[in-house]
Amino acid sequence: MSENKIKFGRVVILGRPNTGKSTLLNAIMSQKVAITSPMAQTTRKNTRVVFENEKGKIIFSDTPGIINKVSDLIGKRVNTEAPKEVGRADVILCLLDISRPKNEEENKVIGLVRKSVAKKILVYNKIDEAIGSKDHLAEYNYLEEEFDAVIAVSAIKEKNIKGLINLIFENLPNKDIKSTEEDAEIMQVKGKPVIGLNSKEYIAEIIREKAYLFLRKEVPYSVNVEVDSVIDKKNLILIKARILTTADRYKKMIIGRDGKKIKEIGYNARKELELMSSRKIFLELLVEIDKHWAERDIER
Ligand SMILES: Nc1nc2c(ncn2[C@@H]2O[C@H](COP(=O)(O)OP(=O)(O)OP(=O)(O)O)[C@@H](O)[C@H]2O)c(=O)[nH]1
Ligand SMILES: [Mg+2]
Repeated sequence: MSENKIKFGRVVILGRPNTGKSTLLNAIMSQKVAITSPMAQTTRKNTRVVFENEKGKIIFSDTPGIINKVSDLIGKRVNTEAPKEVGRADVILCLLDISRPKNEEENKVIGLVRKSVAKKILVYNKIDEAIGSKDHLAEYNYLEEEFDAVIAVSAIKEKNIKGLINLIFENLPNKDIKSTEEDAEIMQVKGKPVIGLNSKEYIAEIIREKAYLFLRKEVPYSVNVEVDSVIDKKNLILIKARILTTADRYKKMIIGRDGKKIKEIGYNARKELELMSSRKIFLELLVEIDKHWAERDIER
């Protein structure tokens, strides 16, 4: 490798919902860049971040899980995100949750992977959980011959993450990234305030994550979060935010009896933001009915 050449590439993480794509990205980055939950399509937008080590630079893209059949507006929009990233990928990580049986959704993901000319790595996730009756590896491993490499990890236990990073670098092209458009792209992705209190979007995501964790059934899918203001009052940071939902019955469930649910969501969001920022936070969280947030979201 010549002096000014380092490894560089774009890596896209694909998989059906809940396979652990966002958890994996957080493990790779050693910080929380994407929210996670047991609900499908927790991730709603493609999230790009830059990973760097002595071997080179990677722009990772976490995508929302692909659902086989979607009928609602937001689900349909979310389903179009992952295919948009595939075209520019140098390496695709196809994540499989081997603690669950294979289903139709995997076929959709595999179909997308097949269309790409990128290098392909099959990543078996949740090896910590895939034990005994929960080991479904045999349903998936016929796919291995279509891939350039195969690896097993536990994103949540951070097992074999270094091995995965090395494998990705082995499959990336050598590129001179000095004064190239890639360099500009790296700077642009880096410059995005994706993490921290200086990003209203990030705060909104943390609140949405808690809504996903504490609400059940279809309620989370009716929800969006908007952060109106973040004011530094020296001794504390005052955050004003609203949870938007589409119907009165959802609003009631989000607030809960005697406001218990909204307090739980707010408390957990505040605690996480305080831990992350080492600042005291006052979070003013309201619930509002807004039937049209999904329409606005798809127009963006
Ligand atoms: N046991 C176990 N659980 C995991 C592992 N990785 C992720 N999970 C859990 O699986 C659930 C889904 O994780 P996410 O990272 O949100 O999954 P995702 O693929 O990003 O899902 P979408 O954004 O909805 O497409 C969460 O409850 C995680 O804690 C793992 O290695 N082992
Ligand atoms: Mg996700």
